[in-house]
Amino acid sequence: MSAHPLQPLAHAIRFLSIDAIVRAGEGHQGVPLGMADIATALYTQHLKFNPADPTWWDRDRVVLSNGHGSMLLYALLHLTGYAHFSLDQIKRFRELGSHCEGHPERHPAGGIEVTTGPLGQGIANAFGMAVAEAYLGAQFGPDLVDHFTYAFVGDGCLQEGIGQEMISLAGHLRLGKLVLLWDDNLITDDGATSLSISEDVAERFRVAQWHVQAVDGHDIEAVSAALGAARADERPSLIACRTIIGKGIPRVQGQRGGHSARLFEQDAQEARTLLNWPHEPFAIPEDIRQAWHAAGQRSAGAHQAWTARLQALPEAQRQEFTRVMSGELPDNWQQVLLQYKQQALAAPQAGSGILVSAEINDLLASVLPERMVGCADLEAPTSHKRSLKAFTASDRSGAYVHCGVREHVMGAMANGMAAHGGVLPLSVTYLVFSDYERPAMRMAALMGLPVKFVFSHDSIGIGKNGPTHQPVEVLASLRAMPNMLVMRPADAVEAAECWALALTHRSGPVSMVFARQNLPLVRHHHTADNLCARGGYVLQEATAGVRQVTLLSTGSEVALALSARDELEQAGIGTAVVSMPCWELFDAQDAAYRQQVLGDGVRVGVEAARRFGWDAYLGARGGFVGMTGFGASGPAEDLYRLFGITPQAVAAEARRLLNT
Ligand SMILES: Cc1ncc(C[n+]2csc(CCOP(=O)(O)OP(=O)(O)O)c2C)c(N)n1
Repeated sequence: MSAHPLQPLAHAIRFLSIDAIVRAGEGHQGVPLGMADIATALYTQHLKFNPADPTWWDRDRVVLSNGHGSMLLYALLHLTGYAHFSLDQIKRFRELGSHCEGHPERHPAGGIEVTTGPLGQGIANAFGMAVAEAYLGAQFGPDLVDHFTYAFVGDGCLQEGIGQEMISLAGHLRLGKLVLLWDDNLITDDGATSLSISEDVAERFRVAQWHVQAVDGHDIEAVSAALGAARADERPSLIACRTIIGKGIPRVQGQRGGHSARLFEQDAQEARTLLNWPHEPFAIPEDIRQAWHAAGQRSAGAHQAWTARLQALPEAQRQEFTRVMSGELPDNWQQVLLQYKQQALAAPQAGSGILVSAEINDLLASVLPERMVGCADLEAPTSHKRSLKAFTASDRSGAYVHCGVREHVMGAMANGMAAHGGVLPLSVTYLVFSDYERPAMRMAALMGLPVKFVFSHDSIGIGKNGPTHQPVEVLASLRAMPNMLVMRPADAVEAAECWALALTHRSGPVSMVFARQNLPLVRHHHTADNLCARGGYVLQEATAGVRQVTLLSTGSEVALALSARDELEQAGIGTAVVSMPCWELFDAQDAAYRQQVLGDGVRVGVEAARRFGWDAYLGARGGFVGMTGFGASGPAEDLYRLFGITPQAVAAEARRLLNT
């Protein structure tokens, strides 16, 4: 047993964790017991943080990517003085309402940077934070932005594909202020890592241009020295810390059961004997408490100096930094979108859906310097770079990250940027490839992060690339995700309105779904009001008498619904067209509004996608014109005809319903 003076501090983490897990009757002891010494080295000798100001903008960021080891984080936050993590909360680990949830849940004011649990997400979030730090540092200078991002990481995170995507891209971008502390304990849930992996994991980092060190993870001095070297190196750093899983509990340490086998009172007692910790459950001796408290104060001077530097800035600079970091939009952004809307109507053109978004994105470039765009190797077809420079290893002022063909890390990077603050991230790819970033999208929704997931190529309308590239079920699946707004604008006017809504939406992510093909204008009169704000609205009311039919549609199919309406109206059947660019916003309207929009007559949904979800709006006499299975390879017009998504088919469906 090392006699390092900080050893008792590490043991305090161990016993808070053991006692909380025994009390809860479950939990994962492997990480807090195995990484206690590593965490002690980081928090007492390197970390820049201030428990009295948890959201200090220039704090170092810490991510527990192996989130199952949540007690490590709770113990650290409690011991260093984060008020949110009182001893009482620790005693209620895993109980409903406790701040100490099974896995850490994002709560920056409490000290938790991101929600972790799905392995691999956390290190990719950390990568995004490091990108945000580098970008903001280039803009505002090191006096205001100069911090590290540390991530605790287990074997699981590194086995996940997203882990490799992150290693590759972070190495390429040479993110020198990203430091990973790997709990290299050779054990996962199933047992020895040799069951499922045989490559040299650290070597993967080396070939991706990382700085790699290997240390004894129970040697606090060695870990601290490695942290020092990691911080000094210009490359991102991996510290492979060889540890014993569940260290301190004789029955399970170093074993498969070290990961999360149920612990009993007797295990706790045996650990007390082995580690010479003769204290009652949850009792921390005063000297150790004091030492941890002092660690919590270690950056008080740095915090004060930073605050003074911020105060000393010229007013305009201070205001801009404060604006950006607190996520407020500048005064003039709305004007840009309003003008765009007016121009679209003044010179009507049928522009490609995604290129309309690209144009809007470009117009905002100078107005919103905090906006960063990540794109997964689809710059040409999505065109969201234009006047933006690339963010590279040698130029941190670029706002466009070429993510390569790595959608998953792109999404999680965007989450990390949003969680960091000061950056407004967009993540751009084809709609069908949202499946490759979905786990990150779910985390954005769960965390309530304001990420804009921008998608192109949203239906069979893409044509000849065939069914692999033609989403049919994706809209429904994204709409099924809680706290995700899904927007599918019908033309350039709606696109501008949806952009405006997306920019102001702060409580969660937005999926902005655009067609590749040209979208003729469906709106012909300028309104300063944002009609999309209510999610669905009557685009064309019935004029051939009372409304008998309501055609409900989104995106590229709204124009088609309008044609169907013409046909029905000419036949004397009063028909309205409702555009529904965002179901979630429509659902939030009062019942009277929804009823007025949906109408009393028969309703037909029109969308080049599956019906799943539509019945909520279609009522008992509802019909639907869309896709029932996968698409096919061929020109878009042929596909719309083949699958019966035509104005004639819509009109026929309305007639059929009227006659039944
Ligand atoms: C994406 C994902 N897959 C599976 C799990 C379930 N799971 C939680 S911990 C774990 C084992 C991870 O092993 P390691 O990272 O080595 O953690 P340690 O055993 O060191 O605690 C697994 C499979 C998960 N949380 N996330």
